[in-house]
Amino acid sequence: MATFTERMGPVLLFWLGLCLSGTWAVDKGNFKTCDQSAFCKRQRAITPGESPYRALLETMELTNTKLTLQLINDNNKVRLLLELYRLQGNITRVKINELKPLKPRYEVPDVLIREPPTEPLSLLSQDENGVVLSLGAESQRVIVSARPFRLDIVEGRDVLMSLNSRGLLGFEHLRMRKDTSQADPEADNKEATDPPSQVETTKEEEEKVEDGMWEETFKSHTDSKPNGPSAVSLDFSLPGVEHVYGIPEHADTLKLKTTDSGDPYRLYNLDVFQYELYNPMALYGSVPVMLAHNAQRTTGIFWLNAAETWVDISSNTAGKTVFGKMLDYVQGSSETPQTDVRWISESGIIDVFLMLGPTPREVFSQYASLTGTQAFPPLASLGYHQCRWNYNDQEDVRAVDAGFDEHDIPYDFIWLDIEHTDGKRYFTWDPHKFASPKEMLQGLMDKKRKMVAIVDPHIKVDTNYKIHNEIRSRGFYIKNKDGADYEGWCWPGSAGYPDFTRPDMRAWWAGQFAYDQYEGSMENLYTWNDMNEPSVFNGPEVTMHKDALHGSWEHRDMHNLYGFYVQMATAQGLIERSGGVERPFVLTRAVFAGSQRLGAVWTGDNAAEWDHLKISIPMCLSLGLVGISFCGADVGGFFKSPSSELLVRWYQTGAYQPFFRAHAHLDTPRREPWLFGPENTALIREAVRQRYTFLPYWYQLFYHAYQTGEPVMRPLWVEYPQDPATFALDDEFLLGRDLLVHPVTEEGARGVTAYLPGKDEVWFDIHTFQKHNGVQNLYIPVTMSSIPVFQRGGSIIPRKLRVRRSSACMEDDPYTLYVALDNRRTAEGELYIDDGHTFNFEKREFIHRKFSFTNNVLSSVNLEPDAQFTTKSWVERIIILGASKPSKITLRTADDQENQLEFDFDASMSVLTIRKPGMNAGADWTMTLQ
Ligand code: NBV
Repeated sequence: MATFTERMGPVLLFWLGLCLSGTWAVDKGNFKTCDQSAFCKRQRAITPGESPYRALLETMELTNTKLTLQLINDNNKVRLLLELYRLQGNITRVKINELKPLKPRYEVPDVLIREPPTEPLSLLSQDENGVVLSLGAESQRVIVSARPFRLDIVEGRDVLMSLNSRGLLGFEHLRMRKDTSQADPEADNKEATDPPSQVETTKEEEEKVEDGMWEETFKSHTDSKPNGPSAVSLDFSLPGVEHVYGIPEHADTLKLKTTDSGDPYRLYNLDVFQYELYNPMALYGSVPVMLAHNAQRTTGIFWLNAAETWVDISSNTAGKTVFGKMLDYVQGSSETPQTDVRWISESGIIDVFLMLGPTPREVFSQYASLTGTQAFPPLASLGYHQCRWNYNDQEDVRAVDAGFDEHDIPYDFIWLDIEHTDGKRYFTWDPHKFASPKEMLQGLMDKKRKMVAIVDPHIKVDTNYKIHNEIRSRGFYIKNKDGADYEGWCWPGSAGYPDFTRPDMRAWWAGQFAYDQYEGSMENLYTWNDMNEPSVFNGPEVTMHKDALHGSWEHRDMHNLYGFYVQMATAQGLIERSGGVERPFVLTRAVFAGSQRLGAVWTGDNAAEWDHLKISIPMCLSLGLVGISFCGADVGGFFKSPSSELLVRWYQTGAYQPFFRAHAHLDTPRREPWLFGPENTALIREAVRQRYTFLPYWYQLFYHAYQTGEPVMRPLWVEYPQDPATFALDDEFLLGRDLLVHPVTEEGARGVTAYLPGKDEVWFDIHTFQKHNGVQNLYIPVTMSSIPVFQRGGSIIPRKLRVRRSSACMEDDPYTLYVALDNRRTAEGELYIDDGHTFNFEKREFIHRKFSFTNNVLSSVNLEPDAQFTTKSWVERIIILGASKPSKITLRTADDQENQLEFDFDASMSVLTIRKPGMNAGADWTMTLQ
């Protein structure tokens, strides 16, 4: 049999050579530091001080909804135009562009779900120093200071945020190149007019032409920069803030670190081979959203720019130890903690949304009002996914599928990686290994299971390949700087990259998923978009040249949006192939703001190491904070081979993370759950089965995320915003409000210490039903059998305990309600049911119930009475945790029937089990405990 390398041919050799030169770790030399990125270096060289920018108050115009004002840079006399809007829902938008750019600068399209609705602005006062505007709500004002220019958002007596208070506003105006024949020979002779055109700006101070302004070289790649320098940057000060979060994707802690002594956090979608943990290097996705939190308030900054971006963070308390802070406190030091951040982007404009909270929930809803919420996924996609690079052929798929049945482990999706194609031609099947894909898919369908096949955006340049021919003949490829089709190296060899920024290209791509176009596809086949940063093996930093062209825009302007568009077109294709009926499922590696609307994301090529298991928590939490709830990490680790202990712990953790998929590199030994001996198979089986019992809760959380933008997997501070002990927790998380999960991420752990928050809360161990009080650090001894998970007292969680082959097989199964009582002996929860896969829920075809327990009465009421759906599922059991023993239990149904119910009471654990109450899950009822 041919070896892996022989099969993959020279492309792989090239690529492996690039990546494997060295030891096990990212080759940092392949990726730029800020110093090696000319614009970052230039902007970072500007140090805090007096800003050269001045607001020209006489140019101010105020309409009901918008303030416009010119800013002038006193060094070079270039004018900028500032626009300020008050948006509905406590958001302020600040846009800064050149007043008269030489040519238009890129403004990010398609990310905002609509033109955000505005609210009135009004002038409160004005003098020669500045202007004060009322922002309507909550006595908020914006103070525009003229000299130097700065903006302060103030509420009552508190400054919430200041812009340019450190004087770091930078705006490199577009200009003609001076040292070439392109220069406008007359530019230097023109007289300044008012306002001056940007060509004539260098009168006062001749601007230096620095290295890297008009051309930049990194390793063997030269970036031609025909537009010259075009960076934008701005500083934000956050008084009272010591904790900032977000700006994924980085393999780092949840609480972001200060960057004074190293590089800024980088946002530039990159295929980073063997990424390193706990550092600010760029990864596959970029979401330019940061949250700031303290015990009084949560706010957010959304920097809408899709070019390469760097974010610096500094803090006046960063270096201080707890002792130092205490000393300050005792000595009455008056220094307020403050975090300062500075955003730097290579091109585009400044378009920033200040989301002013004040609560975490309000920030989520503010961000959702701008970029939308999590796509509501098909229920099956919340089940378990079995992937590897690769399942070799149809027989392999059949055998793995059978293995799950044999070992009684549920799963919903089996995945095919790039080897399933005919020579890395996506939308095709290897004619030998996958000769009858429909048969294979039908086999899965018969078992109510599904498949995902990979479709990457690099297209093999091959005149015998229909997809390539069509893209080329329609002119849909991205062009290189000279106007020819851009070509790079990727899995298929020489590849073209479709220009997904074009709506007509996306429509065409979507059409390729039609059943009569995508041969061998069926309705249980879904899609995975990998390599969509885009990954270009022989490109600078393994990605596309920045001077490649999307029509008249450079790739530089929109790099971080490419993957978003790929997933958008793919999801559109899956929707359209079903005539708009079925919900899509598309997994992507690259993301941007708004990607939450399109499907799921995973954290890319991690490794089978304990630290990678650990980092999956903050990585998914950070994505969740910026709206992207459907996140997971490769269970088991992609590179290398996990020990059976690590694998089991990873399954146990993954079962409580939103996207639950095992995946492994082609060169690793096989890893199906039953290959590690009967004991480990049993442990993995149990972990996966636990996942399936909680599917009703997951589904309801995703429905809620779809409605509100709240993260499914969330940091504890989101629910306990006033408790500083939760602010930097990286090793545990909440699912919704009601499940607290503390994974075991240490090898050989005998126990973990979980922080149980909430001074009035009680928490029930879901395995033992033991009750614990918050607030405490609780040491929990652990065995290999499970990880600590707690249900919050005060909650009701519906579960399905009859686990079957797949989620669809469990559709009509009955529910068990877990009612966990709080200290006031009350609890509430929700249940959401629909068909699990269509968009009919948008036509209000669903059941949404609310359960509450109060005064010893448990009831089910309809939360959305205008919605209609019927279910065969019924309530087969109710388990009340923290209960006392009743003498009788009476069920009263909607038709006024009364029934006495049977129950058991476990006095040692205070657990009451009500057997077979039997109501339909969609019905009204009350149950009285006497
Ligand atoms: O398609 C192969 C892999 C895939 O299995 C993995 O999940 C992706 O993140 N892909 C990357 C390409 C190269 C991996 C070294």
